[in-house]
Amino acid sequence: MSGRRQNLWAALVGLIAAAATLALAEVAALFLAPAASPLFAVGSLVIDLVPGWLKTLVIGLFGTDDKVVLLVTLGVVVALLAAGVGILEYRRPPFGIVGLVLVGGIATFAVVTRADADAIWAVPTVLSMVLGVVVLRVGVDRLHRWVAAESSGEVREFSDAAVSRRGFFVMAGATAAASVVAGVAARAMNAGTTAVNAVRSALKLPAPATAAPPIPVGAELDIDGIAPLVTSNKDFYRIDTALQVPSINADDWRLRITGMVENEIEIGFDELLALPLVETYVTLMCVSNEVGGDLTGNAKWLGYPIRELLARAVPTKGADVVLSTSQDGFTATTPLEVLQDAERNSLLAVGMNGEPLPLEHGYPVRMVVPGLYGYVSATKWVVELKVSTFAKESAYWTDRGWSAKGPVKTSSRIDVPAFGVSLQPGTVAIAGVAWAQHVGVERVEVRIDTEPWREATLAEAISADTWRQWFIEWTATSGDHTIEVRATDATGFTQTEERVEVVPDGAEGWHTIQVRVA
Ligand SMILES: Nc1nc2c(c(=O)[nH]1)N[C@H]1C(S)=C(S)[C@@H](COP(=O)(O)O)O[C@H]1N2
Ligand SMILES: [Mo]
Repeated sequence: MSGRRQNLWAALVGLIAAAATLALAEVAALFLAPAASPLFAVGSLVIDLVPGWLKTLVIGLFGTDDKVVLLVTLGVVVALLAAGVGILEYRRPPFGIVGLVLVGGIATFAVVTRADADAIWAVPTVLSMVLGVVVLRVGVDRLHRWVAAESSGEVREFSDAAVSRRGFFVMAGATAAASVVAGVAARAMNAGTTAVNAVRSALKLPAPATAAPPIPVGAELDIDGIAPLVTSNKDFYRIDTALQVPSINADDWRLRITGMVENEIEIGFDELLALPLVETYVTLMCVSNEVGGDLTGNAKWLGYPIRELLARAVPTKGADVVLSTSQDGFTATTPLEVLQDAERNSLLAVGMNGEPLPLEHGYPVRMVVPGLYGYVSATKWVVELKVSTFAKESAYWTDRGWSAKGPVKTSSRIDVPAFGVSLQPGTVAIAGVAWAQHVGVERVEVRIDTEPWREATLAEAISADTWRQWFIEWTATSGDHTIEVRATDATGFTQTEERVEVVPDGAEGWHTIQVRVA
């Protein structure tokens, strides 16, 4: 057999050893915790380690598909490493085993450093690594036997070579098949959301003590292609660092209020639901939203005002921040005064558009704070609020170069005409949304080419905490045109032209589109 073909078979042995390793790890993680799965732990570690600029780039390029990109990349890297390990073990034993143990060591490190990880979480990875070594050794031995038998004689039925070749294939095939079946099944069960989803579907949220006022007539424009006034749960953007959506049993959920408070408080899900809940529309914004981007959505939230819980806890003098922590270890620092503001419904939310929170939007409980970007306020799967000081605390994104405070910047976006749509001369609608959260949008203006700015018609606002739709009618003429938009908020501030990148505290600049009229 040629050296190259031997390498190919050795690489296959490496791949099968990796498959067996990952499969057993998934099965073992089933019995411990989904987050003990090494593949996902390494993915989470990568998410925590990649520098901010790279993350911004990936989100910029792939949007909310960033996690798929990460998993595919990780898969390719694992496959390449596995092939290398196979060839090494075949050519230069025991360096294949050394390589496998090194990779396993990194995976073990990743697992035990996850938020709320237990040392015992290392067990699936270590155990599966042992299996991986065995598969690697047995596979490589069989390959050697086959190669040796073949070089010493012809391959005939029942010859040594044929028998040892069959031995190699039976071992490789059986291990590969078992790994795929066990791995896929365990992963499906590990995703673990089935049981939690069933509880969630059965959950009946109480009626709000204070319902959201009905949406004003004329708040939603009837224009094709404009973002709906209320974003459906399934279309709501999702941004988080969780490679696996935390699946929390609502019965086990508890929130603790700790730190600089006179009374520490702990509250469970049923207790929370028994409190007088408030319903309110709030538009949520991601600080990574580019000018014209779609990392924003508007929903009707149901929850309990955080200021009421804080009033019970009684923050002590000098406290100026609340550090919120999610079950999976994400943190955010929110100014205490914003959460205590009686004029602003900062919620511990349990409902989104009339349903319990979807799992990926924070089930069972998340924070929603009008006027602040999500990274400093909207903690999903929240389990602790620690009252403290900005001087003492930093949080997930502020540790990565983002600003400590993140008030939402006044912005506007053109939704219609959509990119690439062919336009005819005549009357054309230009429309979109604008927001100046917790302040309110006062005016939206549109400019075509170098003409003077024209004032757009604003739809009614639900409140200052939500975005507002706008439109103008334009008599389009043949040719290429540039359309720009800018908003002015209730403080009199008008968006400025200069482009500012999203890092460290949100993008700035006028959304500008090019259109061609036939
Ligand atoms: N636990 C947790 N909560 C989180 C995040 C996260 O990574 N983990 N990301 C925050 C960011 S950056 C934003 S913009 C919002 C997005 O909320 P959504 O996914 O429901 O739209 O959630 C916030 N809450
Ligand atoms: Mo965000």
